[in-house]
Amino acid sequence: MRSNVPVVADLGAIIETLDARGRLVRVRSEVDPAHQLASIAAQFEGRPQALLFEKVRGSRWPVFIGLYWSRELLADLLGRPERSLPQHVASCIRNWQQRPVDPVVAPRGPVLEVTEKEVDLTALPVPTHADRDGGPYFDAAVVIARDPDSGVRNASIQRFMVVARDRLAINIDAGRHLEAYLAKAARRGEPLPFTLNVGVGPGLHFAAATPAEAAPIDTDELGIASELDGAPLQLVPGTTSPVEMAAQAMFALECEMVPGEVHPEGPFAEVTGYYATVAPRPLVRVKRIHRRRQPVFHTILSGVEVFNSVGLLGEANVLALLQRQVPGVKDVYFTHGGCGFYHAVVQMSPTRAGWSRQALMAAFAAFPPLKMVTVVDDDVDIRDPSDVEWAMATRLDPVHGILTVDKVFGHGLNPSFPNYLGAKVGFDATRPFPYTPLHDRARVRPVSLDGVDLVIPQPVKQPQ
Ligand SMILES: Cc1cc2nc3c(=O)[nH]c(=O)nc-3n(C[C@H](O)[C@H](O)[C@H](O)COP(=O)(O)O)c2cc1C
Ligand SMILES: [Mn+2]
Repeated sequence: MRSNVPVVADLGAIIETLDARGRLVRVRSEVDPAHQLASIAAQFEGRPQALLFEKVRGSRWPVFIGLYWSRELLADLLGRPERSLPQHVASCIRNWQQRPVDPVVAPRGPVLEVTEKEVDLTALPVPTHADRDGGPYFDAAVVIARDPDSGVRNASIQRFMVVARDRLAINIDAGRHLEAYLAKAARRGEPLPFTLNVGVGPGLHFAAATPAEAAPIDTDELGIASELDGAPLQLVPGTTSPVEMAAQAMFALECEMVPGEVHPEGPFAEVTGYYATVAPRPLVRVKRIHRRRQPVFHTILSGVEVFNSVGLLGEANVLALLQRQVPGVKDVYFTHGGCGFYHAVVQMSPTRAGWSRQALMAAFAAFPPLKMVTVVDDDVDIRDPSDVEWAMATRLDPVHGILTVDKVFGHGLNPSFPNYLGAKVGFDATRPFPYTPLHDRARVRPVSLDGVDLVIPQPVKQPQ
């Protein structure tokens, strides 16, 4: 089954590849999926290696984590230079926008190898991550749904709390396409079927994380996975509804939401570093569970893994839109201090006075969760926080270079946007245009160390 599918489209093949390249840490001891698993994983966060928990208490299946917590790891897997990832993702999205490659639906696929006789979510190794989390969470599974009116497919990632053997509660942020679908289902007086696909490759994961600004509601964003994978995404038909499942997923849950049915959901330690609050949120009925014969449960650690999913996609999209609208834009980076998607640093070489401020406004318009945007010249390393601060310290005019916009829609998980409403701030840290030598950056001449006779001692540490 696997032979005609690219490695990056199959999590099983990805895990084998990481293992062969010395990029898979195996946790052999039995671990508790409640808290212990995430605590161990947190100690490896950011390393260019992922983790496989081979024995998870109470379940037959292993747990995989860490695919997205290092861009070095991701770049190595995708065979691209690390810094070109946003450009690469942006060009895949652009190709999809111009000539979408539709997914292929085949009658069988690995995810249909086993269909469980009964739905029992407690048999799955679903981890409970942070101390105050309200329960075990699916936090990396891809939702596939269909617009109840038009039939267009949508992909997204939402967090799901396990609330019973066959029930989940879902968090759908304001403005998501799934929210619009649920409202349409309510108007039609129908339930909304969807599938929850656990254990997919980065192609489908990134397609699901592609923001609505790049993949509007009338488009089938599953085709983005085909671009990233380099081959059409494979689906299998649903068995309880017309909604398909990812053929290569490790597990696929066929689910439905009945409009109006809710259940308390939360708390959950979010990407922001804060707990999401408990509130009544849509209840999900799980109708059937399919899986591979030897599945691995995929989860992510809330934090850098999300910065590199939502953040990377946001970055790619802001870069693509800015390059279309603002001359001189070179690169965009979403900082980690900004939770991966609240602070964009834009690098540009302005062609006229005023374009840097135009870039500020365009960046806010391109990605609504942004709260801060900083624009710098092309002699500043946007991935180095000290260099960005240097530009602010020496080039920002606090009277004319700061733009604030009050009472604007933002990201609901950000505590400075209660009820999705708050203020945003842009910093123009570019040099005044036209440039004068006053703002030339002093540099030593680049000289190669080749052929320079050097004696470099190891410093001897003195006892304290
Ligand atoms: C790991 C991860 C977790 C996410 N969790 C949620 C969530 O709980 N609720 C939500 O509405 N969006 C969540 N998102 C963001 C959406 O999946 C993302 O914005 C997506 O583009 C929405 O799809 P849509 O534009 O089709 O609505 C998450 C994204 C990632 C990568
Ligand atoms: Mn969408």
